[in-house]
Amino acid sequence: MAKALTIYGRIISPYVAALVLASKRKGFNYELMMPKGGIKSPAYYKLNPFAKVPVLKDGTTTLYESAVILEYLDAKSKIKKLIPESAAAGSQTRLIAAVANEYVLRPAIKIVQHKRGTSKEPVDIKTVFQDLEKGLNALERVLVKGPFAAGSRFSLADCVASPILLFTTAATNWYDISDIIGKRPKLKKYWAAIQKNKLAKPVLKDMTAMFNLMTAGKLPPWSAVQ
Ligand SMILES: N[C@@H](CCC(=O)N[C@@H](CS)C(=O)NCC(=O)O)C(=O)O
Repeated sequence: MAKALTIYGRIISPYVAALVLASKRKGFNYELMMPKGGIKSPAYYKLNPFAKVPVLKDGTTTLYESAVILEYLDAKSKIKKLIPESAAAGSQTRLIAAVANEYVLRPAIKIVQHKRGTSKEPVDIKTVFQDLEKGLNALERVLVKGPFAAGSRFSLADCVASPILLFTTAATNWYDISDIIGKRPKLKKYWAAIQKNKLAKPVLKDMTAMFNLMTAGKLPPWSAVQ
């Protein structure tokens, strides 16, 4: 059996959860763990100069930046391709992932940091919510008619978008907003369906459990030595 991949991180991070989903879909063995000494240790800086998760180790290959790692995982085997080969379908799939990462997750992270009091900069929460609404509107526009985010097959877009939607709905619930998805029909339908998907469901469940630990004040910060 091939040696397991190592994913450094915790499942609460949508960037990390995306790699877990991709590894599961591709049928790769993986272990998910925090690095010894935490992510701010000199040893971890050698793996990722930004001292962030995720990092992937696969034999002699070490990578950071989740979007790059996802491309690597997909290229590693021809089985269950996450990115369609054609220029149009491939870029559509990548666009959904990029919109979710850049325009939905970023404001959602700011909301969580504001709530936890961990933001390094002052947060104008009204603007952050406006940005999130804009991001969700854009996601609604780029989503393809389902059942999956980019069409009829599970893809990179699902690996990225489904953990981000979990994180975003949980973050906004924490702000007592029960339905951030609102009147966005494609997004609403997609979110309902992907939560029942057999690959995504356990990952989203693990994310929820960790999110609940965080809201209960029981999750150590990323900087804590694990
Ligand atoms: N662009 C990076 C973002 C990674 C990132 O921001 N990770 C967060 C967790 S969600 C992190 O490690 N935060 C800890 C810190 O910044 O100290 C990627 O896609 O991998």
